Amino acid sequence: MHTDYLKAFIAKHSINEENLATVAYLANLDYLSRKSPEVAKAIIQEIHDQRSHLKLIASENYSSLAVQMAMSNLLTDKYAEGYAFHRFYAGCDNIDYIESLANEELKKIFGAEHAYVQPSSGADANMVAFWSILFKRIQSKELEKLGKKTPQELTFEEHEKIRQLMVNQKMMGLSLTHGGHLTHGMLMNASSKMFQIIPYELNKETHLFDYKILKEQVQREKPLVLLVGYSAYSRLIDFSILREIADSVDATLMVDMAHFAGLVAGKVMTGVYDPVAYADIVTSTTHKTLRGPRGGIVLCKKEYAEFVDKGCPLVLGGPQPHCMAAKLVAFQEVNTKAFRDYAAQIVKNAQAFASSLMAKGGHVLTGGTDNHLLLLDTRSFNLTGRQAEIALRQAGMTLNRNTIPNDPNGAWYTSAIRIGTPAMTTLGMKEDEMQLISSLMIDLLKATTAEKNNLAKVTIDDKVLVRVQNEVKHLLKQFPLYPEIALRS
Ligand code: DSN
Repeated sequence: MHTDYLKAFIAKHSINEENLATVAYLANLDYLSRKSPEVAKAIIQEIHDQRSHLKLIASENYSSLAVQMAMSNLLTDKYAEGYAFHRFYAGCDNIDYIESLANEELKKIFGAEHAYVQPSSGADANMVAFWSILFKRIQSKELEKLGKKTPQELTFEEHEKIRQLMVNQKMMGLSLTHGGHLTHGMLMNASSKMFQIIPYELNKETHLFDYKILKEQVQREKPLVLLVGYSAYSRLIDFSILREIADSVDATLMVDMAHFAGLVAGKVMTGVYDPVAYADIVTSTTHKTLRGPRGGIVLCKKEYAEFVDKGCPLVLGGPQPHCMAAKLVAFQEVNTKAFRDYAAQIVKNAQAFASSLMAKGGHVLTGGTDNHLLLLDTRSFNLTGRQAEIALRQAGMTLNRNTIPNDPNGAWYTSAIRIGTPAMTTLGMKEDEMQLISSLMIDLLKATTAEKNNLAKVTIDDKVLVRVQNEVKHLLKQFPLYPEIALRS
């Protein structure tokens, strides 16, 4: 079946620079379909699925074909434990080359003192950061006191004493239900077992960062780590204030910028809103606003570099050289004016979306957004977040439900939906399209009725549903995903 796609394409087009990516992508699928029809079929279905639904998930994006192609090759076969030019295996010359270029490109993008590109996810990157902080601030000091260089020189008793000290440190992170991330100390995550977790919250009335209350709490608790970052917060954060707060108790300031890294890279968040300038250690994913492959990174000040570079053996296993290659491709794409324009448009789109929802009576938390996401309270439609998520997916819009601070419906059903603009912006959509989509969203939610006694079921007025489905289809036709990949001859 796929062979026909490729054959038809080759017959129809002369193969040149312009359609090289198409041929490469289709040839890849074609070959794969002969080796594993199941996998090829799932990939093709995923392309169809993503083409037929509007992607409004704030943490997703569309990576370039070049990024995707950089991952599908023999680099995956190589073991490269260690870090660039310091390996535990022979034959890593090409991996050294890729990893060191990726580090350099990343340092250039963010003006960072040191970069590390091995983590496979944001959660991995956070683990590297947590243990680097503990090794630097606790273990290395205790070793020094004992006049020893490495933990291998410790007696069992000495080691146990230091370990107890390390797992008794305090970390403060934004509570999950207030928009934080589960790796920031949620009780079902390992981070809450490694540290004594002191969650902090947003202001009860405004749902904004409350620096005054945070400062009081930090000065009372004196944590080793003050962690800042979010999965569902739509406003700017002044990192200069957080630096002062952290300094007042000698805490390490760690920022997880997974959600907004692309906005920092794209120079939308600059000055006091740029975490890299203020934090000791910064982590991120590479696949959200940064628009690269799935993965994680760590940036840090020089003092943390030797600990971060030991991500393996600290917590990681062998790195994924094919993913590091794809990260390098993405970083090269980010370091361009086109990406800076893209980042600025993401925010303009989110603001247009929020204003339009509010103009039609929607309740957007905090009254708008400064970044790539916004939270719409679904209670004014008499729906839980889960019901709104289900209804919108039926209409062709993919997004996720989200809690509001102190959510009365809990974390499973929730009271809001989270809307993000990075993926729609990648497709080329602008403010006009945001207005159209937000209108369709409001129409659809108004036409949705919650089922009695079931927080996850809805009925939707047929006429409205069909109209919204058709409008979404029409819009997606004008902004096709990967137009280079022709799956129809
Ligand atoms: N799962 C991501 C998000 O959706 O925000 C965070 O890891």
